[in-house]
Amino acid sequence: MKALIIVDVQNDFIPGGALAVKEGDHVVPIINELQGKFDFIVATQDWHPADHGSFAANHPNKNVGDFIDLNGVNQILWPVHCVRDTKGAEFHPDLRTEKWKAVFKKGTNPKVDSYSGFFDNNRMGDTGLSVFLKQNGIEEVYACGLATDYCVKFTVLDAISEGFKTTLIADATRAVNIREDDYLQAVDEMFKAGAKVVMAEEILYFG
Ligand code: VGL
Ligand code: ZN
Repeated sequence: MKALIIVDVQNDFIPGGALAVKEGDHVVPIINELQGKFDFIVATQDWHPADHGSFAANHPNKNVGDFIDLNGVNQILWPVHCVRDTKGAEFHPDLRTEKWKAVFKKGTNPKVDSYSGFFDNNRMGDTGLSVFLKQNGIEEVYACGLATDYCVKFTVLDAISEGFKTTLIADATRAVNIREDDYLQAVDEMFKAGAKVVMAEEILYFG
């Protein structure tokens, strides 16, 4: 059976939010349509404590975009975003959630960031997503959401390494694009790791 994984479609990643992704809101109607094609849907939610180590504001004399060593992992520093129980951490208000089987929160440990919906960046913490999917007979996953070059990419790479047949729905994602070609680099990296890359219409019309 196949599952749709909706990654981090949260207010802070939408234009106007704290870590706005250009056109981040454009994925919402596409993902809502895609949900009609799946019986098994899960979502991930970036869910940081206010003292999270990935926030530049929590490191004196550091700025957004600087790199630090965060407990042995090279970490880029972000603006304060997706602080748990805040408006910015909520899902986009237009995103349909009725069919979701579960939501997997990540980034809850202040000492390590977590881009993937499966594991923390140091691979120690596990959200339980892999076991949940396997226990429900899921063998194939389709990934969409925000952002292509961070949380979608690492979710896709971990899905592949967990043995799922993995498809990226490329136009149902948008990238942070710190460098202008980060979107294409990320798609290339996922493809080379073994992901199938499709456009939403292939699923909507032929899926
Ligand atoms: C994300 C940066 C920091 C993402 C989350 O959802 O792609 N990016 N936290
Ligand atoms: Zn985050």
